[in-house]
Amino acid sequence: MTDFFEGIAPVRFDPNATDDLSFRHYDADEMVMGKRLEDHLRFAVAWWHSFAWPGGDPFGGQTFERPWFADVAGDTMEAAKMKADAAFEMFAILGQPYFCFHDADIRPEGADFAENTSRLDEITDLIGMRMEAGGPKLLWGTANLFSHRRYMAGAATNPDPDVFAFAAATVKTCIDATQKLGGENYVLWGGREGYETLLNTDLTREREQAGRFLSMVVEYARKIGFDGTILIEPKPQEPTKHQYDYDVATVYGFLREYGLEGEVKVNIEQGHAILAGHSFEHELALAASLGILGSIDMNRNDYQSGWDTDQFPDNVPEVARAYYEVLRAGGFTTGGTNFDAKLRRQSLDPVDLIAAHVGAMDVCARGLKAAAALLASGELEAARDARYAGWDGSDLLSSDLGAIAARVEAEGINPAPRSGRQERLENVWNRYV
Ligand code: XLS
Ligand code: NI
Ligand code: NI
Repeated sequence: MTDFFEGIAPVRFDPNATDDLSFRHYDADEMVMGKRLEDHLRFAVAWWHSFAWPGGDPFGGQTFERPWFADVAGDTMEAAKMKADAAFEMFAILGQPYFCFHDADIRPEGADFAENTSRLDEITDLIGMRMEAGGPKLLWGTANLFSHRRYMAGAATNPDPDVFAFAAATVKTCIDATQKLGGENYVLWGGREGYETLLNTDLTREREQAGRFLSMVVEYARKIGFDGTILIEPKPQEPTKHQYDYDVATVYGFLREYGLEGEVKVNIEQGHAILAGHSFEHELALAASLGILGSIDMNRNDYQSGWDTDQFPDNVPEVARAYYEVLRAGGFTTGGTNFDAKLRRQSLDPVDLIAAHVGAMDVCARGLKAAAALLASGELEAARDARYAGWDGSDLLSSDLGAIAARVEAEGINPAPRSGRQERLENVWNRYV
């Protein structure tokens, strides 16, 4: 037990509340399209931003003071355990059903691989006990293959095979830990799988290394009977100048090249979609259409800064667009809504952490409910169907150019343009959101 969140009561649903520590829209048990809201949204708290991030930016270091941080408690297992206690105390206040972690978030870095592994085992035993005592479940685990200096030139795509080996061994231990805790997904975000300069980079080799690495991950997960979903999280750049898993389309091409399109799905992050020059809903719609929509990292970027600012979502219409695509694709299966979001560095107080999640959960609940109402009304879908109705029963796609030309001439086909009705559909959208 810690006293970090002392005095903060469990968050309750109260539609009339005026404080910022109550849910006014997120009622976990509310039925939406035949399913509890909690089971639609499947919220997860991210260990790294909430408990490990010190509040730094490129111009200044730590602003947060946490009793488990190294400057107070040392980079020790005792500190890691205190951090885990505080995490489960926050989970009890929020009542969200899931959490996510990287190995490096939950244990201090050891002297070598063996010590990293034994520390991971010890801390995941403790986390497992806390989960059994009524804590949330694990949405996904992952390996941090980007912070330590050994990974400065990449992990799977490193020019040094020893780094590839260290990364592969580490991922093995993280899949083991995820399976041990009943994790429903395993995520790979290749933060440094990219390059700083083409002047020293062999793209062909690096792509082959990444392809073999991912194949090994899939082979190992299946071998040990891990039945969760393996997810790649696309991002176009940052920290590297160029990241290979640029966006959903690029990841899909990569999966096809290595025959993994039936094995691996994507974890799509709002901020990464924007960095790639897309919208969140574009990435979601494309992934759904390709059959690889897995999970989402919910956050938002500042539209002026051009960075992955990882802010908590605060924009209901924006979030509604995303959930419309998720619902249209049939909703999450093993995936969920992970708040890959961090406080602003001036938000120093423990209560800021709670309020950030409460507000974000409410924004997502409003967005999902609006999207569900619109989807249930069928208004957009009817318009979409009507737009393509001419294709019903058409055999055009199994024809050929010669036959088509003969037919166009014989039947005097002379198409008349029709309105795309965009503004009218935007009006429909705005009646629901
Ligand atoms: C960073 C990523 C990271 C992944 C997990 O930009 O979003 O937080 O979600 O490694
Ligand atoms: Ni991110
Ligand atoms: Ni992320």
